[in-house]
Amino acid sequence: MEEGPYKYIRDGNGKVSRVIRIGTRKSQLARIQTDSVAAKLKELYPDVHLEIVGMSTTGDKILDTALSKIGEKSLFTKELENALERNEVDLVVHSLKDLPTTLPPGFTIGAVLKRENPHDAVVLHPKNMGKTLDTLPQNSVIGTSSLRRAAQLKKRFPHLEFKDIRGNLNTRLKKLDEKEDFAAIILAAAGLKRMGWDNRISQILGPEDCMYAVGQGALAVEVRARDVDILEMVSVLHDPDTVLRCIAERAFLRHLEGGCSVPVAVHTEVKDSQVRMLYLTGAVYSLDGSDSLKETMQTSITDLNKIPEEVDERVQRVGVTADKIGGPAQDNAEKLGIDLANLLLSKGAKEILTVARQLNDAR
Ligand code: DPM
Repeated sequence: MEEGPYKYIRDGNGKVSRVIRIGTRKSQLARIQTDSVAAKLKELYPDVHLEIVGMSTTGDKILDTALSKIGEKSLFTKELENALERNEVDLVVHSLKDLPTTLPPGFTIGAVLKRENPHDAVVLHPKNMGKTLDTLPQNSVIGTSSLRRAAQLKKRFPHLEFKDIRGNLNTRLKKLDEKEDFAAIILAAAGLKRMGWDNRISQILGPEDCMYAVGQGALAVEVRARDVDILEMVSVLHDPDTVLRCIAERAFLRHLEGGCSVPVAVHTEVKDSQVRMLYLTGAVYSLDGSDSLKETMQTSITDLNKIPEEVDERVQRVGVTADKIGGPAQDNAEKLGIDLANLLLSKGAKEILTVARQLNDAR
């Protein structure tokens, strides 16, 4: 058959077409997420041949260490990117919150899908049914390895204790239910929903209790930046509001030099008034939440209908390829993230994050 890096298939009528290979981690959640993107592509392009390729990543192999202690930013993405680079797969589906805010050269986010509920959720030990974080007994132990969750919840619910819990979602739920170590655990509502475990959600945490992580609840499709065919194919999966919210959130974290292992949280909203506005609230915390900075800014994301001048330059800077979404709106969203980061930096965010990082490394 054809020469070259891609894989082809010949059907019964002798027609040759390219096989689109989708890389995924092997955890059940990753498979469910990848299958959902594959199903959408199949619906949009009934003639394409899709193949799903499962891979283990460093993050899946190191199960006993808290994420925030491993320190490698591209924990869950590196092996998948290597496969992309070698043309072994053509696209990779990630939880956006696990994707570093700067991708290595040669890769881009070709689609950000409509966001699920971005909030965190409380999953109770069965014996605590009916309780909330407020009404759990003094010194109840809550499982989370997220510095972001622990920092906010320690401050808000001082009667609770927080301990690390690691492993994929299945492992964590087992650790919760089958032992007496934890009164409850905190997980992203989106992951629970995708696993079909909505019935275990006893409380959704609003922004006053716990703001979410950058990109939480959104799926991203990572592709080779120069693969125009695949980029065109996946671009229809973009959800405009989600893209703009996540561009702002990721610019905020990138500019703070946050990474996935620092207590940084966000909240974004798109509101329609005379003009369409994007609101971004961002915060940084000390490990115990006693010290924090939180601010909100907004920008217009009404498409100003300017001709996008330098598409290539934007793709580089923003890290997302979204040709069909207004260029000026993307620029404003990115600037919003940077402006908010600068505001927090001017108030001492760098110092708070540096201390948090040092204390966490010393744990
Ligand atoms: C990142 C964090 C966690 C994941 C840190 C954070 C949670 C780690 C933990 C960057 N990635 O949120 O502050 O609880 O110990 C992860 C989950 C999902 C994507 C699981 C979860 C599913 C939800 C989604 C792990 N990554 O957060 O409960 O698609 O956003």
